[in-house]
Amino acid sequence: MAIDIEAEVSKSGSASIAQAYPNIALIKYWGKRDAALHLPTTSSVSMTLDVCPTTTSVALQAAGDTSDTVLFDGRPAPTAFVNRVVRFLDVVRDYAGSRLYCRVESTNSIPTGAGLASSAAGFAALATAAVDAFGLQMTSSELSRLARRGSGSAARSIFAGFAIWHGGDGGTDRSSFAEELLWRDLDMAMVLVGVNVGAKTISSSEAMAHTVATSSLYWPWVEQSRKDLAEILVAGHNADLDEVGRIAERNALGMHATMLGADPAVRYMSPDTLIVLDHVQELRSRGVSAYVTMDAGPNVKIICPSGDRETVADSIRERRSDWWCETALPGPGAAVLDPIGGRL
Ligand code: 2P0
Repeated sequence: MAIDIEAEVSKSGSASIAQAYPNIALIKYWGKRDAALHLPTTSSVSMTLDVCPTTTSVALQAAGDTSDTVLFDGRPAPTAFVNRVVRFLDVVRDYAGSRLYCRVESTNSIPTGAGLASSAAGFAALATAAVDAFGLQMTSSELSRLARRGSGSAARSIFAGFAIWHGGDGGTDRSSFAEELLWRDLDMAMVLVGVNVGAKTISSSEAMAHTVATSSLYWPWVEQSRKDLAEILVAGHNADLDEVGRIAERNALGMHATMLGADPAVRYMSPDTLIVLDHVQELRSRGVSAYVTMDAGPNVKIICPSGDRETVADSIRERRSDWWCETALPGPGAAVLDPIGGRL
């Protein structure tokens, strides 16, 4: 459902509206060294998509109001979602030195909770709108650090195209934020394949905590991920799509291996996931530069050259017309929208 931006502004008087896009990690964020601050164990790299944005409005309420109001797709949001948004708004109020409550309305055009990065776009849009509503001045690094407090991966959706989220070091969050990677010559698209877009059974936050606590494969993956990061930075800079795809695929499969090694195992992959993995191998054997990455869900994102994206997507649609399939290119960073929907 789209927000009626003009109605939203006239209703609230001072609503700030922002839009952000999901990002898909090429080097994954999996495991935290500080759960409350969303400080990751490793640095990660992603591509922000040009499809499925989240649009969020934040309006400051009159002094005297006693709580935040949170609407999701036009309806009161579920309690767990409201609590997460309120916790995040408390962080923003601390920054702003304000005690004003907010009216937040968010609309998502990506299936929520299906491992398609809805929380990244959601908290990047919320952070951008809230900072504008409270009149805060922030650099994009500061905004990224703030968005991270809502959801770790949101730090990356502040930026257009490709981004690196520096995990940072130490117990404070000063050094943990994302920045843009200038991989301008890398010709890359993603084909998003939703084999099951229902909500997942275990959240990524829970699954990563359980993996860190119980999987003997976790720390070897962390070590490998550091090497993957160093290699992908070179490959991306050199615009070497095959190398980027190969590294991203092994990093994602390694992450899923850490989950399979947990006790009890976490398995997001379904039989349909494996059908897509086989399909991509077939494409590769026919000379298409196609690679997979997967997140906390059964769905698959296929990395390929932009010129092949429709052919790859059609091959998936021919295989299974009941799967959700969409193509994406590198997309824009989070931005405040003006009242008629333009990006400021
Ligand atoms: C990623 N994921 O790098 C990884 C790969 C899922 C698998 O970032 O707990 O929703 O809010 O910081 O950001 C999903 O984690 O977790 C995620 P929290 P988030 O994209």
